[in-house]
Amino acid sequence: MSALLTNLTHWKSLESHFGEIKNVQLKDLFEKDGTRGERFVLKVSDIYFDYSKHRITEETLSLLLGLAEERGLEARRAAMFSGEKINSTENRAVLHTALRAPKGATVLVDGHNVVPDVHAVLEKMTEFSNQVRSGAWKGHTGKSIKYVVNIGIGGSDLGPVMAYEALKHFSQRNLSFRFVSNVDGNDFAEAVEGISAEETLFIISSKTFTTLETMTNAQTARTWLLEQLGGDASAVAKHFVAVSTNGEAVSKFGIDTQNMFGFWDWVGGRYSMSSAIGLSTMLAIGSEHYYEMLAGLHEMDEHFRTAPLNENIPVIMGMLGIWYADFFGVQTQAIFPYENYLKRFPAYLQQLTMESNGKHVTLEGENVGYQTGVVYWGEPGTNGQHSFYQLVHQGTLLIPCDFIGFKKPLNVLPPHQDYLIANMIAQGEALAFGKTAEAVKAEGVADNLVAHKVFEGNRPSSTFFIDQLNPKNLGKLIAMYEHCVFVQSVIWDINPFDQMGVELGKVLAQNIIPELQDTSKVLQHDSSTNALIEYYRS
Ligand code: G6Q
Repeated sequence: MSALLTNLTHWKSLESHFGEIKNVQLKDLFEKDGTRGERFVLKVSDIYFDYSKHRITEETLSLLLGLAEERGLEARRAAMFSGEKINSTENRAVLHTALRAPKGATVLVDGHNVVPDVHAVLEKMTEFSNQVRSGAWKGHTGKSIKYVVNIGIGGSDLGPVMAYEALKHFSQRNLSFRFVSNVDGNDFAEAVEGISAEETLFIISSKTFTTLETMTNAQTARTWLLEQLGGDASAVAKHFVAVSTNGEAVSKFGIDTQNMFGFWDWVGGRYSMSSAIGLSTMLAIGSEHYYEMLAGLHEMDEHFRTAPLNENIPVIMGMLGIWYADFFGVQTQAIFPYENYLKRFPAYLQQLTMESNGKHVTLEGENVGYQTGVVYWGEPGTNGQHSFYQLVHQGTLLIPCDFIGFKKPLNVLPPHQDYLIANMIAQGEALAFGKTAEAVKAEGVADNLVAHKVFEGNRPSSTFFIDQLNPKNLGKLIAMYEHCVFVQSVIWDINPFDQMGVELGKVLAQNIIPELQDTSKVLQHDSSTNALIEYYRS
């Protein structure tokens, strides 16, 4: 049983240190130390990580890293990589890192090396995607595939959508990709609007193959396809493939298990985008690019696994999050990619971070008694600057921001890139250093407006400057956040790999479905729930 976080020596030191730091201004830290902006930086392969604009000193950092050590981060990290069953509530190993391990590597789960299994699936995915991309894979009527529709939700959707959008530049443009997740029929209806079943491939992505949304959409897709293709059930084999761990349910649905791409219970949903759940990604960008993405993921895994804590990007990111959440009482973390292709990245991170660290009990089931996961949110810059950045600059909340930018644009259209990056750099500068009343007055602003134009500053941010958005660097970025989540979970002593908080609502919905369908059923909920059901029935 691990010690209570708040009893640890470093926690106590951080508490008293916080008293010294809380009113310190970034402006003063930078004035006192001319090299701060060069020292609080890590450069790891293509990633330049500037964390100088955080409300920390060298002492803060050393206390935070001391806390990580005292908490046993290194041992927990080793336990994860070596396949120990660290997902204790579900008694499972946690090995998304094995999904990107190179071919000759060994990762044992219950004494069995899973790496050859991983590569066997990758080879099957490669063969299939080559066939579809080249046009060799024919549909029921002999036509090649033009439209790929991924049906999945949560971890079986958010990663694939994010990766497809992020890597669109590398995608094969004569294939069109759509993603259906919501049980709302509008999602399916719009995804198949104007496309012909003859040229459509559905990927049913579901780890369990029991999820209400995905199974409902898959059945609707089956009906839609068969209606268009004259009702011959043998058409399903040419137009449906499955990604799942549940072979039995897949064949029950009518998909030949030959057309199934498997994965394993040691891959959590939100950590599954580098498993066969990435099939749509491989179809879009091709296997070579896909392998590059895996190489990027692996490179960051290795960095996290081997770099000393003070040179370890996910460790520093994670510990900064602890500093703000547990000492400053910060409740949100903004993600601002200055890269339009990353428009779904914040949504992807929301699941990764919030489903993982949104926990209120420790591994032993005790109430934590301190703050855990914060709300992640964001939008690409510069769009956000014209909307919610107002609150980030002048509101009353403290919101640490992650700026993510790329040096080389994928589409070279001067002067766009310079304008984009100038804005990203300027935002971090404005947040940190603000603008004083004196500076506002010196511009001749009327006295009654001065207060409105003051920027307090002292608002923290990280800047991740990466060479270019490509499959490899996307892989690094994803693994970087995955491991940051893990670091925080270790400090908080919570399980980031289960998601029991999503269950209750699902169960209650199952009770309500028959009550909506059969109006004679007597309602026995609370008065609000009863009234809502009655209103729908009427
Ligand atoms: C992720 C969650 C959840 C899951 C979906 C879809 O970590 O477990 O988002 O991915 O509920 O589940 P299936 O893949 O089993 O349909």
